[in-house]
Amino acid sequence: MSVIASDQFRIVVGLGKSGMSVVRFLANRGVPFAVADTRENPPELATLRRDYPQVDVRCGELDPSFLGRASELYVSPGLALATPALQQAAAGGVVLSGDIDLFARHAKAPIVAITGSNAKSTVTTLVGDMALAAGKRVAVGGNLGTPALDLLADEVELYVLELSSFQLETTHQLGAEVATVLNLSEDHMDRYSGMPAYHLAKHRIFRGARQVVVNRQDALTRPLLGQGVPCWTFGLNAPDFNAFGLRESNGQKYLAYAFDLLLPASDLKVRGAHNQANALAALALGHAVGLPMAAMLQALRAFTGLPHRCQWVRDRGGVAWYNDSKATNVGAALAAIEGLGADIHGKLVLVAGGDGKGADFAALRQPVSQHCRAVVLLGRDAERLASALGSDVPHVRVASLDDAVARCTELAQPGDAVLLSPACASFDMFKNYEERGRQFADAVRALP
Ligand code: UMA
Ligand code: ADP
Repeated sequence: MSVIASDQFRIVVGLGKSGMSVVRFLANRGVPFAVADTRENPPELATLRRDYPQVDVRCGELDPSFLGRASELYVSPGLALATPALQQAAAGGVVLSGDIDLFARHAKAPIVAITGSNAKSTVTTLVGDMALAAGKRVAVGGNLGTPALDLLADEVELYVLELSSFQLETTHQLGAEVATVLNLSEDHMDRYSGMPAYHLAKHRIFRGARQVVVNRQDALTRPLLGQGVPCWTFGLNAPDFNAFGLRESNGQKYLAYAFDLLLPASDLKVRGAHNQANALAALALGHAVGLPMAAMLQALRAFTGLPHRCQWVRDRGGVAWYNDSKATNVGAALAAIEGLGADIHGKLVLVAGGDGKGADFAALRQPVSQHCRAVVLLGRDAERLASALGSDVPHVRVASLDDAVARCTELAQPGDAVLLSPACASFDMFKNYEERGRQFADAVRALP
């Protein structure tokens, strides 16, 4: 495993959470480096000035001649590699790398690497819980929670990493013990030229992987495998050998491994078929790294889901209210509408809209027509959503989440569910998806 050379100069580009983790890593190893960020006041500037006052920091427009002095740039996942100053540096021979690349070069324990358009955080958390239940010293993070480099420690026995396509773009060789792309549907189309470029970025997770996990119902998750790389699959259909899936027995649905029934699906506390798929994916990943089945099933039974992912908020007058603010793309909203829509007696009143990141909303039309009584739209792309959804279901336009909640109380009938599942990012109106989810839940709880 290569060790970082301390005689060369590096630049950390982007001083957010991940940039700051790279700063700590380099400083602890005595590697000379500087920092650059296009923002005048990046989030970690005060921390950097306090903890590392000697480090040269350049804020504002990136200076290509400054970047060109480095042997390697550690670029934040928040910055597109297509940024002209970065491209100019690369053309001059500077290596564009990132925090995950550095992590991979230094991690000594096996890595479970998880990406996908949706379900990354849920599956990452589940695998972490499974490893804990198995008594492993496990470190969980990446795109979720703690930046990967801050997890590095000699005593760790297993790393479980959620990785975004942005992080993977700068990752040259991950070398995971097991890697997966859970599912692939359009996201971040404001940063990629199209699905092929997004697919390519996601599939970098398989570089150097010793085993892979594939979603057998999503062909776009299947890597080009070298000979002899063990491949485990998951899916909602019946599983064959080396596969996890659903089987029916005595009228009951079970999570199953090949021909063995593991757990009644009704024992899961999280709702919807998409969460059954997530449980199966986590089982496949845990199995690949040798976690005992009993511990994995114990973790699955205990899991109550993450906040802002189809999270139940309240029942009021026979209507259930759910916060799925984390549905920041079409695929996530689809899963929630279909999963919850099939689970309730009545219909859904959907609250959607925000910054669509250039996505095509057409795939929502059919499930919305099938499962929704009405749609309440807000945010920058409300108009685009309205025209994509067509006129089968009535739309209402609102200016705020408070208005949305008020309109939903009028539209929903007993037996219905109100679902905030925006299919859009939140940045046009909120700090992030958490703030959007909190505002929604607060407004719902405040209803008389
Ligand atoms: N930015 C600039 N100039 C810069 C650097 C950043 O304008 O020089 C802006 C960009 O708009 C960018 C934003 O700042 O999008 C955030 O960049 P950052 O470097 O401050 O980000 P970090 O705090 O390091 O957070 C990043 C991930 N953010 C992104 O990929 C946008 C976090 O994922 C991740 O948790 C963190 O590293 C630790 O690994 C967040 C995220 O939204 C949760 N991820 C996307 C997603 O899940 O869909 C991919
Ligand atoms: P990510 O970290 O990839 O954003 P999360 O676990 O945070 O994934 O879930 C994000 C959104 O995706 C939530 O709105 C959730 O309801 C939805 N979701 C969860 N599992 C799936 C799945 N298997 N397929 C599609 N959408 C899903």
